[in-house]
Amino acid sequence: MEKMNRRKYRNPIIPGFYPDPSICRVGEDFYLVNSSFEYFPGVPIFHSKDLIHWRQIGHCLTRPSQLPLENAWSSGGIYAPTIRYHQGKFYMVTTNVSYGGHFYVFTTDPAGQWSDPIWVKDHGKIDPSLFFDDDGTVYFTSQGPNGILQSEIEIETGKILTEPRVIWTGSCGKFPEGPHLYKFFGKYYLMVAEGGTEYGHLEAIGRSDNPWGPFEKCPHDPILTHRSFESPIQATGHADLGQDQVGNWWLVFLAVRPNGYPPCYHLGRETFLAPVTWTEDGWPVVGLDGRVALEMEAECLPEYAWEVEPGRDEFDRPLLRLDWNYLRNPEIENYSLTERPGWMRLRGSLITLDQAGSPTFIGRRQREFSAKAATLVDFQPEHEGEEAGLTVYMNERHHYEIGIIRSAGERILFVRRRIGSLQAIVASLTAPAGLVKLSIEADRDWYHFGFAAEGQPIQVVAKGETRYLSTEVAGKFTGVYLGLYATGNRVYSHAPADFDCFEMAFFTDVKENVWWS
Ligand code: 6LW
Repeated sequence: MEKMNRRKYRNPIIPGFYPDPSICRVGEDFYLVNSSFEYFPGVPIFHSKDLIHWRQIGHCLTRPSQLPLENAWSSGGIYAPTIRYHQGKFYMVTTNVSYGGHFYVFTTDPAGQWSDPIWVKDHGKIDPSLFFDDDGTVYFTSQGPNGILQSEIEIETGKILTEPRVIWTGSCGKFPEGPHLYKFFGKYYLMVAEGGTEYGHLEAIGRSDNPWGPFEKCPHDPILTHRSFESPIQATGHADLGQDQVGNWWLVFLAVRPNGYPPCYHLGRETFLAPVTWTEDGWPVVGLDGRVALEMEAECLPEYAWEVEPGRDEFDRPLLRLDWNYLRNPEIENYSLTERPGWMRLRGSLITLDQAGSPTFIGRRQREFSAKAATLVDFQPEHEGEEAGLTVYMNERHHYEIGIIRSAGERILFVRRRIGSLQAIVASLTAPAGLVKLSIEADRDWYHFGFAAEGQPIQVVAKGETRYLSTEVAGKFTGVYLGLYATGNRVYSHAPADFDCFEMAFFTDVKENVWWS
């Protein structure tokens, strides 16, 4: 057995919009997946050896045939996934709520390509999970209109073998969802999220001698919740439970970090970690009696940190880094890293950021409140309305831009803010000739927009509230991205927008929460 060490770690373990975590272990390796909604590629997959340091190794859904998102409304597309490992194969099961419903993909190499989807028909709405029992039975559990549903499934074909049966109708909150069935200590445990993914969110558990129940409720349910509890971490729930190779137990779950009053969160739902102990009569105790902090102390596996990728992307590789996403299924001919080596070339299409389509856009998640993003753009728009720039993007109805546009024959530098049905240009001036640096600086409350001619200091020209891009204002399940875009504004665009680099830096601040000490 490895020697353990008690140490502090920081929550969230995966900051930024990484919701609905699910985890599995293979020997000394942990793999974790998250939901991804309208973004492409879908279902990011992370790898860790100590549960604290995670590095993204790929995506489970990388091909349009696995991930048709044409019809995906914002916060539609891919909902909560589950990852499981069984007899040499990884399985990732999820739901495309905008096309086709439940499906799973499998692979022997989680960092490589995953199979085409195996569709599972007529089984509730969302949040599918798989459980491989010792006797070879495979259970498919999901969220249905009247509670948690379960069936046996034929894993080779996705065929449902038994009529879906309601096995849990809730313990202490609305919307029982995110179910996982496990077998621990010879008993079946059914763990579910309840309360909705908002401030009443919680995690509950029951157990039975039978995989179909009835499940005896844990006497101290909910095993995790921050509802009505003063903490910078809220909405804890939607969890997955597992044991490490030296015998300690852990829970991964989602939570949010709201800001201000009334509280609003714009970074999305993030992935957190809590140690788990068991009572003598076999019930799990999560974190500190069902609560967690931004700084936690636990018996951890030996530290295993990965080399951190630089925040600055020079665009000097022929493929995009894994932390970039497109919106829906990209028109890939509008993106090139090779036409002008060392630059990201974007070509605007008819689609704008105001449409729930696939505008020419690449974005990276904003992962901390304090952030800086900057780019150097070479853009000479030829046609009226052609524009390109830097965006803070929540969805098509809530986003802010600093960019360059051709307007009334002139090359204009502008800042635009779109908040619901309101849209305003809040800065407009003649753009400097040549290359232009565009920048966004974020603190908890504001985004500050600036520009500079090459070699000159940044001049801040406008600002916008973080609050109006939050889930409470903009809805629903995603978080803010910082990204690059180009658009012809409903006309065909011809001039390429060339971006020399994209720089993003985050500043972490945990001083406001050490309530456990
Ligand atoms: C997910 C559901 C939930 O499918 O939100 O927090 C939904 N839980 O379980 C979308 O992430």
